[in-house]
Amino acid sequence: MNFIDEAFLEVRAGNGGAGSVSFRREKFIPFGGPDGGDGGKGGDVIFKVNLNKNTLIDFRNTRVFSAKNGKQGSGKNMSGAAAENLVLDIPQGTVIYDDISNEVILDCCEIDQLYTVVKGGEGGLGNSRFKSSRNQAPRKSTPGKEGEVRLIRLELKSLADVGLVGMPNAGKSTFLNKVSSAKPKIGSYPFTTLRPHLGTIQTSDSSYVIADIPGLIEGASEGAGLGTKFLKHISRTGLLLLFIDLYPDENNSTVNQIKALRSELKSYKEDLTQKEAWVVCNKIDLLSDNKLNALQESVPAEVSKLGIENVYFISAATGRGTKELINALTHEINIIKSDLA
Ligand SMILES: Nc1nc2c(ncn2[C@@H]2O[C@H](COP(=O)(O)OP(=O)(O)OP(=O)(O)O)[C@@H](O)[C@H]2O)c(=O)[nH]1
Ligand SMILES: [Mg+2]
Repeated sequence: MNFIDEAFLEVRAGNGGAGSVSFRREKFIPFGGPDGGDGGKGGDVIFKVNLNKNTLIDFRNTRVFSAKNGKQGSGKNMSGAAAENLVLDIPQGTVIYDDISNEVILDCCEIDQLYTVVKGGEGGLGNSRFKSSRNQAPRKSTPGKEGEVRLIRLELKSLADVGLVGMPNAGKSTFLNKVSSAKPKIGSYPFTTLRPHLGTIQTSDSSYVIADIPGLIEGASEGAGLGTKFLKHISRTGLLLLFIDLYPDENNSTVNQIKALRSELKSYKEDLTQKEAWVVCNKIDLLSDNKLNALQESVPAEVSKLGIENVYFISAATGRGTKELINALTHEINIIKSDLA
């Protein structure tokens, strides 16, 4: 699988070049003064968001990234050249952590920004800098400063506004296929989706992003199924849609599925139950009208006891009910975004 959303790296900025010790030696100028130039600055290591990247795969095989050292200064007051910065492309939403302290160093979301993680050392001073009235011929210069070195961890946390959470087979990917141009694979077997997929909803005056992530099962926080590692991709969202399969089997009622999902969301490190969540009951095309009417009566009241007020009944396959859901989502996301602005 080539979707990589975590990487451990060592980044090394370049050392500064040494200052030079040199004296002018020209015909007819017997005692030329000092003319050793300064060393050049070492290169920084910089990260930059590239919208064409959506995984951290570039960092899977190479672990150490070093910028070049600055060049030494030389005679005739020539400064050494500064080394080029090493610029590494990352997907939007990559968070850079210090891998020792676990602190967030940078959260890389802006497109044109340069995110400098380690700075190159300054170049040393050449001997011409040390000339004074008392010392006309200094032999002193300084070495360049060492570049910074850091162990870091990159974590990709997708930038999505809405997250789809549900048991495998609930129809999350079918929904994203229906309402956006994203085309995640759909399958009648559990764990069809193995990596997050982002789909954009374009409305007349705004757009927002829905993330479809692999299905969650009971015990996911202990590693069951595909685990909970993909939850980081919905950790920035303002709203979760808890996708419920209306007819898997008798024991897996709507409320049981919601409880199981919420318990996994709660076990996740950032306790994702704090987010606003709506319930989406999917596959209504498989129900008789009577059964559907009965569920539309009973489910909202049961779900309300869990503190969730918004419940939608849809068929991701036929599209029934999806328009109302999208309209409500668009409205809600606009409110959330204007609150943030
Ligand atoms: N009848 C019916 N079938 C549906 C509906 N939505 C999804 N399905 C079917 O349910 C199965 C699972 O759909 P997916 O969209 O792959 O489900 P998922 O939630 O993405 O599953 P994972 O990726 O495994 O977590 C597929 O066979 C779909 O065709 C629906 O509204 N009605
Ligand atoms: Mg899927």
